[in-house]
This record gives sequence, structure tokens and C-alpha cells, in this order.
Amino acid sequence: MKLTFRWYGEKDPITLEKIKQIPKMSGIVSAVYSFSPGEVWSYESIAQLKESANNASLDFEVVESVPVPEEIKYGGENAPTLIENYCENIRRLGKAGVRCICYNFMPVFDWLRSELEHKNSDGSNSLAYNEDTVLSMDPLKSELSLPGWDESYTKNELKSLIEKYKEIGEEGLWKNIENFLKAVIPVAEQAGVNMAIHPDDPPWGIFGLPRIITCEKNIDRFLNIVPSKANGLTFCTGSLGASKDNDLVKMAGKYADRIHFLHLRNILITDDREFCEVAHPTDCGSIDMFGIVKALLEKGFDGYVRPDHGRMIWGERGKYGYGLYDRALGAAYIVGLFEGVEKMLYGGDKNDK
Ligand code: DNO
Repeated sequence: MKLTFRWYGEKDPITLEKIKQIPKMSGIVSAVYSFSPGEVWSYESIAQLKESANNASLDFEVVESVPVPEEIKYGGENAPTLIENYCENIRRLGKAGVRCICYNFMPVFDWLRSELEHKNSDGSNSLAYNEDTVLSMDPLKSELSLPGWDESYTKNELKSLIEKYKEIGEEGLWKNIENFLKAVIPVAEQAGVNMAIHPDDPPWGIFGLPRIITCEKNIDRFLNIVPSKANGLTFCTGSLGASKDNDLVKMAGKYADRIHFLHLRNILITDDREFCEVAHPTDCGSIDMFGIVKALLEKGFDGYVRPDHGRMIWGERGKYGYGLYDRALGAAYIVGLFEGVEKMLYGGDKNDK
């Protein structure tokens, strides 16, 4: 596996030098943030990102994310042009040495939480989700907004966007993802890039909005739309694991050859549709991190891995979920977990043989 770490660019208080000091760190996961969804990223901006990483002896082979504009997702009239722009970004990134692109197909909201500073008993804080709180903030009825919302929309824009998705429903979203994949995957194959869709977080519909990358049945359907290796997954344990119906160990083994990017994090499910984010190790939460890694390695997984959201510990403040300390602890745990499972399965790192 290649251990990576998310970096938000030059403004990120966590510098590349600090990232490089995490044991076994191979590269960064980043994106060009100066373009709006749907725009083509300039060659210069991509090259600059790569150069910054390489100057710090880090690779830049994974992009998270090239965002999919809403109009592609709801199938607006500009969708074909926007899909062509998306293809151009894939070509440019492939040329620059990017091998994996993470993206999602979640309508309107990306990840959604009800709390950003949930107090844990050890004095740390982390992101948390409580469905009752979320539902009480229905944007069609309430004036409040939740963490994770794109604040660039006015309330009215948000409402009309939500209405569009309600009209097309789940099958409409499937149709639009099919159009997207059929255009984009051949380009990715050509460019030597693996596309890795991020599951919906949390993995169920909210406010009547359809969400489809949620469970085994739907992931089967998704992968079969274009049965190419380049049409793959970001296996995000914290997202898929929020639903007790998802058997993550089974899914990890089943999809191993289509998983190009692994987001490892743990959550503690406290009730139905209620959870908080916890430290990475298996015993800290509800997710069998060991079982997942073992299932993947048994099937020869050799993709990119990153520690996902961390708690805020040791007084750190910063971008929610993306501080340094707990993610670095997560990275160290991941290295240990892989070392243990690899030695158990084949006596060492597969790549050393
Ligand atoms: C949250 C992230 C997501 C992810 C996107 C991928 O912390 O896991 O925002 O980057 O969904 O497109």
C-alpha cells in the first residue's frame, strides 16, 4: 500500500515538511482549489501542486476531489459540456502523473454532520451525527444550516436545487451517473487513471434527496455500469460503516480489485443513525479495521491509503477532521496494522518479495 495524507494546499497550516515526517508517508492527496466545479484546471496549477509535493520528497498521485458539478448530477442542459470539461481534467491529471481520482456523486451536500465539536470523555472532540438534529434542520423548512453545507448557495438556490433532485429521484440519479461513467471511464483508461467514487456520507438519503453509493447492492450496480478496473471505489470505512447493514469486511474482500483508495477511520455507533468519530484503532469504535485490512490484503490490495478524519487532541484547533495529531496517530496505526497483517499473510511486505 502507499500511505498518503490529505493536504489542502499552501494555506494548509499542516506543512508538507510535517507530513513528510510521518513514518512511511509516500505522498499527498490534494486538489486545485482555485477553480469552481466544472472548470478545467490549468496545466500550471496542476504542475505547481506536483512540484510542491516533489520538493518535499512526496508524490502527488491522488486527487481528492475533482468535484462533479450539480448540473451533471441532476442532468441539466449543460451536462454534456461539463462532462467534457471533466474528461479534460482527467487527461491533464493523468499527464501530470496522477493515478487515482476520488470524487463523489452526492446531490447538494457532501458529508453531513450535526456537530463539529462533539465532546468525548477523554477531553478530545470530534465530528458527530444525530439524525434527529439533522432532520430538524430541513433546508426546505428551517433557516438553520448544518456543518458540511456549501454556504455559497442562498437559501432559495438550495431549495430549488433540492426540488430538482426530488423530481428526478433515485432512478434519475442512476441514469445521470451512467451517462457520466460512460463518458469518463474510457478517458480515464486512456489516461492511466483510476476513478474512485467516494461513498455517500452518511450512506442514506436525507431531506428526500436521493443517495445511491450506500450499500453492497448499489455498489454492485454501480460497478457493473462500466465493468472496467478504472471504474472503481474509494472505500471509506467511516462512511459505509455508519450503516450497520453494511458488512465492511465482506465488502472489502469482494471489491478489493476495484478499490483504488482506502479511507481508514473509525466511528462509534451510539444508536440507530447516530454516531461519533473516534480514534482509528478497532477497539475505539464500531468498525473492524483489522478485519477490513486483512480482507483486502488477502485479495492482494496494493492501492493508496490515507488516515481519514481525526479528533482534535492535545489542544489542537484547525480544520474539522483535518488536524495533524490524530491523523498522524492514525497513520502510525495504519502502518502497524498493515505490517502485522502482511507479515501474518505472507511473511512481509508483498512488494519486498
Ligand atoms: C470528507 C471527505 C469528503 C470527500 C469527498 C470526495 O472529509 O471524505 O469530503 O473528500 O466526498 O469527493
